[in-house]
Amino acid sequence: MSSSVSSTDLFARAQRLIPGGVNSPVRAFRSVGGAPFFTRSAQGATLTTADGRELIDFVCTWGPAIHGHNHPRIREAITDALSRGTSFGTPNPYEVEMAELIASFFPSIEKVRMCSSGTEATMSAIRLARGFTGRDKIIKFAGCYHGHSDSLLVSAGSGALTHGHPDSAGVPAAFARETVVLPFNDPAALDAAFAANPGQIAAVILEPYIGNVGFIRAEPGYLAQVRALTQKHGAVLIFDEVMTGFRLARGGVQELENIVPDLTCLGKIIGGGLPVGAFGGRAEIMDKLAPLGPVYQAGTLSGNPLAMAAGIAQLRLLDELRPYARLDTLGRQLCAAALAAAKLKGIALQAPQCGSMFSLFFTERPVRDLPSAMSSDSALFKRFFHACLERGVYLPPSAYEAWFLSSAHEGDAIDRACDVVTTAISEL
Ligand code: HOZ
Repeated sequence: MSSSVSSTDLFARAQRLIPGGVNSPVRAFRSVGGAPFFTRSAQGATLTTADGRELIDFVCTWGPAIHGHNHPRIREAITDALSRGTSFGTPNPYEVEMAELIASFFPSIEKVRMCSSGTEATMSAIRLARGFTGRDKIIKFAGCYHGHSDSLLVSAGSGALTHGHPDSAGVPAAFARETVVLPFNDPAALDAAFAANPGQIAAVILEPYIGNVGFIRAEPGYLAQVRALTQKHGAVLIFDEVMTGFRLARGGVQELENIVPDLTCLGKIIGGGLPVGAFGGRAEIMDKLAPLGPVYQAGTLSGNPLAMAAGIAQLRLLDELRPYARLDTLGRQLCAAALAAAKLKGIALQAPQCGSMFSLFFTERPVRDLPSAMSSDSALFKRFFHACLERGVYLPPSAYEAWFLSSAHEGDAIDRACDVVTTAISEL
């Protein structure tokens, strides 16, 4: 791979053959303007661009890099697995170790199935819930993004919202009709939806803390009410912890909030930077999956040995380093710096944060759902984004994405980022 080609040249070539020049829309800079940079390498908290710039990275490959980029222990694990082969198409020992590890991090998971992405995990969990209950309808929440399968691309967040297509073209109306969309943090709306669809709701799926309209926490007691209502109406409760699992706590938001969902979807961190997803939960439900039961789900690369080895190394590191309190301190530090700068400048700013995830919303309204997130001033965000990027700090190129921290941000990187964020806000 040539190291002397500029981002501008690469983007021109990419646009000729790759729609929009990117392989996932969230990487495009369309909502903030300008062209995306191309990354040549990544180490710790730093990305090195094709143009030789070094950027402090607050995207962390959209979540997985909790120990920073290119951690030596994860690299070693992949190298060791590589020496044995890249894919077997048979069961392999890593899968068993991974299943045992996942169950030890998430007590709600009695059985687990590996797949290759978060999208596969949520899509499969929905099918499983439908097969288990014999019902068709599902409930999701406005702004929650659960990957790009048909039933779930309705009022979706992330790139679908950023690029103005929260209800994607190409989703048959008949499919969308089976998805009931409700406001987040509103238990009365959920109660009413169950009353309006008696005996018809197979599952309620949510990001228990949303990471795809920016970062939004559930209000105190909300998740317990969701749990109680799903139990009362016999619907499967699915927590999409693809982003929050292993990141906000060892056992995700369900550990922080002491809630036991029926199924949990995982991804990102669990693959150590390689493509992995997983879904798991109550054995009674999971045993409906083929080959034991009638719900079909499969994948050539599911449980891939390289991905399993990387994920196992990453999870073992989490248990050794226990970084959660330190990550929370970093998150608080950055949000406090931003809030102080905004106050001084007289700019309204909200900074919801939990551990290593947070967002900066330029709005006076406390952010608790999609409408309040969308009240953020996107023109101001755009200027803020570029002011940070010019000074060497890369944050998600959308007002509707969460920032991610890693333990590699500790020390110099977080101090420099606080200075940059402070300066950028002061110059808005
Ligand atoms: N869940 C990721 C951020 N919202 C999306 C990553 C992607 O779509 O590429």
